[in-house]
Amino acid sequence: LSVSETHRTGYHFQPPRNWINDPNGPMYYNGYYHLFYQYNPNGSVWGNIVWAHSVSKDLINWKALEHAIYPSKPFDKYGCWSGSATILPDKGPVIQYTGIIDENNTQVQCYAVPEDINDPFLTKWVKPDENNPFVIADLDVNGSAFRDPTTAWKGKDDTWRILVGSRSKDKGMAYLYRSKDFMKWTRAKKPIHSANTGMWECPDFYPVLLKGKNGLDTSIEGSHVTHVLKNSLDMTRFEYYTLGTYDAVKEKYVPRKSSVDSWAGLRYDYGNFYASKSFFDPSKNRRVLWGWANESDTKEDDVKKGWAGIQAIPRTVWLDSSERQLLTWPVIELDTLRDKKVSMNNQKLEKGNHVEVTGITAAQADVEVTFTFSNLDKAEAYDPSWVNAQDLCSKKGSKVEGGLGPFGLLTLASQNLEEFTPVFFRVFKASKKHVVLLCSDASSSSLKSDIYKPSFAGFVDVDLASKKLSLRSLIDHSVVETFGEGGKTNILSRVYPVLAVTNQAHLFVFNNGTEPIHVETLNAWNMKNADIQ
Ligand code: DQQ
Repeated sequence: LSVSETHRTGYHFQPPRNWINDPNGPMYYNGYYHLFYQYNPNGSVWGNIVWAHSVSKDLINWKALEHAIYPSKPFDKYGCWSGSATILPDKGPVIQYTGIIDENNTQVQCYAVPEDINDPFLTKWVKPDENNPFVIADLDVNGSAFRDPTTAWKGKDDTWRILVGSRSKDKGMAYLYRSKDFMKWTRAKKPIHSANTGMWECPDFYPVLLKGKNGLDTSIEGSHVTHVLKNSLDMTRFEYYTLGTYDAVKEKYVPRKSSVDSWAGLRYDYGNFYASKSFFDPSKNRRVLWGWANESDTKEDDVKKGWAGIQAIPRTVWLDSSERQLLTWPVIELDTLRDKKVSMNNQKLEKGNHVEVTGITAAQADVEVTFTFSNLDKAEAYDPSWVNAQDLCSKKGSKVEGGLGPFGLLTLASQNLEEFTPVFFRVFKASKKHVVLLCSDASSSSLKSDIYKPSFAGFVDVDLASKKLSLRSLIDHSVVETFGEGGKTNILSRVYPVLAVTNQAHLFVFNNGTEPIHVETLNAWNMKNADIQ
């Protein structure tokens, strides 16, 4: 089988071939980061799911090990689906995952432990017979919508708790299970939370500090923290999170009034980013978030190229000082791949200008840019019916002239702009405030017409008093992973240009609004390949 290299990533995680999806059981243990992920050993479409396993010292360079968990027992004969790791004090890690027991995709919760806790790589995992599976669906639970156990947390009552994603009719819900000994698990009567969103896949539940960037162990509670509940919605293939209060005694999670608890809520990423999972990294006191970025070309393309799916760059996650949302930002270790640097300073962009950033490998780069403007007056009027950012971006793309914006980057662009993925801001004037839209518009990314080319977008909750807006884009052949305003609004796009590949790819800054824009500073680095074996 040949593997097509053209759109393979240089520094985003992907195995040499075949299909991958959700990140599973991420953890830091005894000096190594572990990443497990859903993997099809037999091809580049979803199926035959096992847990592939890689280890790393720095979250960027990875060494592949043998599959950690694969069908071997009656309780996971038809697949080993997503799950999480919990590190038990004095005992080491336990993985809890969803086993598929029949052809109807009936789901049970199972566990595995390292065969040899002294093996630094934790290469081999065993599934003890005692109490495995540890949970089967009660009669009132939908057994084919019952999966993806979270990392456990330990309460002040010395009891461990986990969540399992589920659905009852149209309601998404997370069931709570508790255990004193991590063996026998009992379901709490009511789910910890539910909402009218359809199935909740891959729930993630953790505390964040109200003040500061440090991450917290999943078991931390108290008045200095707020909780995050994230769910992945299989209906939309988007995920959203709320901020809220966890009542450990009532075993309830209540989102804040200001948190929108539906598909229209806050997202880590407004693009192609799904089934994410976070873990606490005690070695650097941070919480790290992994997310899967699916392909957006066709199934036939995936079969032809011999691979499908990547993991987004791991991100540090913390609460914004506004306390209204989370911020996510690429882990600092990514900077070790930065190679040759080019800069552009005080570059003025009049309406219609686009200026090339020369001297870098534009197909594999890290770009940081700050734009300034002297005036907000020309911002276009905002129509309050524009509530859906993605619809707005498809209506007002990078070529649609505006007042303040559109301005930003043209990434993965062919020389004559037959192809380009614009990443840009557009500022609107609403009755009392300004509305800032960030777009990553794949509609012009490829001459190929049969692929999914969404106009991904999100609004940016930013105070424009400083008259500045910033972007960071991680460009990697078929990925443009963008962080707006220091990680407030982020968008990962998967794109498959035909012309703008390898050394034929270019990078430009542009402005298509009447208000002149200045590139205050732009730094761009060639990115080295990560060592992903
Ligand atoms: N993928 C897994 C499930 C999960 C879904 C199966 C989310 O456990 O719900 O590969 O992408």
